[in-house]
Amino acid sequence: MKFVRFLMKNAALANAPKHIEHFAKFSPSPLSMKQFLDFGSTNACEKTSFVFLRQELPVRLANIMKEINLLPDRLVSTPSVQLVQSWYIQSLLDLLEFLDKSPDDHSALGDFTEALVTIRNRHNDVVPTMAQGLIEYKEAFGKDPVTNQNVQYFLDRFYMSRISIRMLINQHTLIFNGTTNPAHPNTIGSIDPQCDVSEVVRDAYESAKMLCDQYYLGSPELEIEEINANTLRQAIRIVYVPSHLYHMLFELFKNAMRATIENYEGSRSLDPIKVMVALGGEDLTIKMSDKGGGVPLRKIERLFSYMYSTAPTPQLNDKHRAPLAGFGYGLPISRLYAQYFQGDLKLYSMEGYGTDAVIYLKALSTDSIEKLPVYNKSAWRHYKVNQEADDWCVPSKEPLDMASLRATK
Ligand code: P4A
Repeated sequence: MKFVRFLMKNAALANAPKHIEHFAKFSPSPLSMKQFLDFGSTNACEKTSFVFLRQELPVRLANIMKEINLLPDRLVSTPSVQLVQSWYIQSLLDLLEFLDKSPDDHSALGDFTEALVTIRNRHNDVVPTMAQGLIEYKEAFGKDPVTNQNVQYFLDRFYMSRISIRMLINQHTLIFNGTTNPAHPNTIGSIDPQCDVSEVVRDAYESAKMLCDQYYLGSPELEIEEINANTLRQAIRIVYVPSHLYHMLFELFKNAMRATIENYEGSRSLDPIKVMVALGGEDLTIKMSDKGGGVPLRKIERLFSYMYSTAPTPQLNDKHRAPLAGFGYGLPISRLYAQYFQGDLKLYSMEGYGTDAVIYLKALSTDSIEKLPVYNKSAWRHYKVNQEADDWCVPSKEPLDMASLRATK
């Protein structure tokens, strides 16, 4: 019996490329915040969600699996990337089991939720595992600008796809497990229809402050200002995923605190971190300002680079690791969370003074629509086109040699 299952498993595995081809032909279907809420409100229908997800999850998985193969061979063939790829194949196969099940079959619905939890757990370590693959690649081949660009393009899309898949899984499992969250009775899955932005700002500040106090024996104060241009004097609320907002703010607070403390000169007092929350007709904007001395423009892009910020993972027992340093992917992934619902995250730094980090979110839930990568010809072209020479001159620091001023193209 075991042997038969072994044979069947291998048959399924052998067919994986065929399934990937099939599902990658479909474009992912982005959901709006309103659609997420509808899936989870009183007339929530588990059958509808099941029928949607058993198609949509394979489509999202297959679209991004096609792109993994466009990475440099030397990166795809690392054990870490192979491992991640095997997780994607297994999860795709797990989902295909449900294609011939009837939505009226009660046990199928239960099995489906269980399968989603298994898939979510299987993919828990995708980010550190991909980072390990990058470390292996860098150790063997170094980092060149072309690979850096391709890796940046790929990982932005890969992690965006992952954020979206986990969002779908979280919504389904939270909404249909038959319980409500006692701490947040009004949330619908992971979405708070009335998310109090300043409250999340304070929560994220307090967590970063704990780490900062522990390591530096002090921390900057927080000042919050709210400008509600729509309804004056009312707390600014938004339909949003509080955990996503918290993730971004926590990251920005850690950076701002680290810069403020490391830039500190004993003579004056520690400058506070100032957060401004503004609600307009289209945007909800959160600006976090510090006087941490800033970063020169040339180095800002590196703060968002997966290739540059991938360092060997610190050991957990390493007590000397700066707790505010993070694991390196804080900023690029925070920016993805902002972009996921059509927002953005930008750094405006003034070297010699400080940094403004700005999170842009959509004020209206009708504008908050998932931003999803799709595998197509133009995505494919991105990986191929960068191989060519740059179309901007390389500045030379050598003195101008008049003898060489001949046509040399
Ligand atoms: N100045 N300003 C920032 C940093 C420095 C800064 C910084 C030295 C650099 C790297 C880092 C953390 C802080 C800031 C706010 C930001 C980002 C950078 O959001 O004040 O960790 C990688």
